[in-house]
Amino acid sequence: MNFTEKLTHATVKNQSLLCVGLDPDQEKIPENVSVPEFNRAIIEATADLVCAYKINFAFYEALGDDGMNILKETKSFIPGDIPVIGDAKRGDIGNTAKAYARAIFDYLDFDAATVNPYLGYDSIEPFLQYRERGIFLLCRTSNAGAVDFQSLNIEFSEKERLPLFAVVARRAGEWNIHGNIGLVVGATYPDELKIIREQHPDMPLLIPGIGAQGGDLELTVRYGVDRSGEKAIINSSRQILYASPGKDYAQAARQAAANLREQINHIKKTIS
Ligand code: OMP
Repeated sequence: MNFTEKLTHATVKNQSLLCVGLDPDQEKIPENVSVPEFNRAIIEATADLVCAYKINFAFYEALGDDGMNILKETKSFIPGDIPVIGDAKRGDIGNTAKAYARAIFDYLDFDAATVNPYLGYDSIEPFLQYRERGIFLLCRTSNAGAVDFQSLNIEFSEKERLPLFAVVARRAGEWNIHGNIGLVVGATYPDELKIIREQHPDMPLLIPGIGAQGGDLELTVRYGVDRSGEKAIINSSRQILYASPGKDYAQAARQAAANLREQINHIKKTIS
């Protein structure tokens, strides 16, 4: 199965558009619980409720020498039929990008990766060569600073001026020759999400920003899904992981994930 097929399989099997972000923060996980133990319990508690997991490299790099092993161990806890997104936000010159792509896909065997398109096509191309994997380009990020660059109107062609995020979305369409590109669009910018989905009716969209960042769930679902009510990967990390600071953290995470999945499915049903 390629990434999109695996995503669809997990979406249908678990009736879910929810992606749990595995962003372990030692200051937030319960005392005397190790990061691998924490991640394993979270995965076991949520594996039947998600369409994907997302592993953000920053939280593992911050663990120092053990970080890479813990990242690999965490990935190994995830059932094989659930796609795992390596959230590394890579972006570098072609030769270096090739090494980044090898690391994420050949060595770590992630199903998909997040990539920063700022350096242009040749920085993305080595990732695109992995036709079976998903390549998520940062398009409209969820943070407040997204407006600093992504909202700037620039000359796209002689006739057209577009905000930078819309240019990224356009280029993504042109570059999608292997059909493995997706876009990252923050749940905190629903108007932009609507524009991007209209432009790309079939592309998988990774949509973070639900929960701790206050993204709008109703509009995220309404504007984010494709015609079949799929291909919106709605990520939530802290809201799920730290639903309880106590020993019942895994049970609380399950409850939080189940509630969120239920809300998403409920909203989906109201879309005509
Ligand atoms: P919570 O705010 O705790 O749900 O975490 C959001 C996760 O999504 C973190 O891993 C972020 O790094 C990531 N993320 C964003 O929050 N905003 C973006 O625009 C893009 C990402 C991402 O690429 O996943």
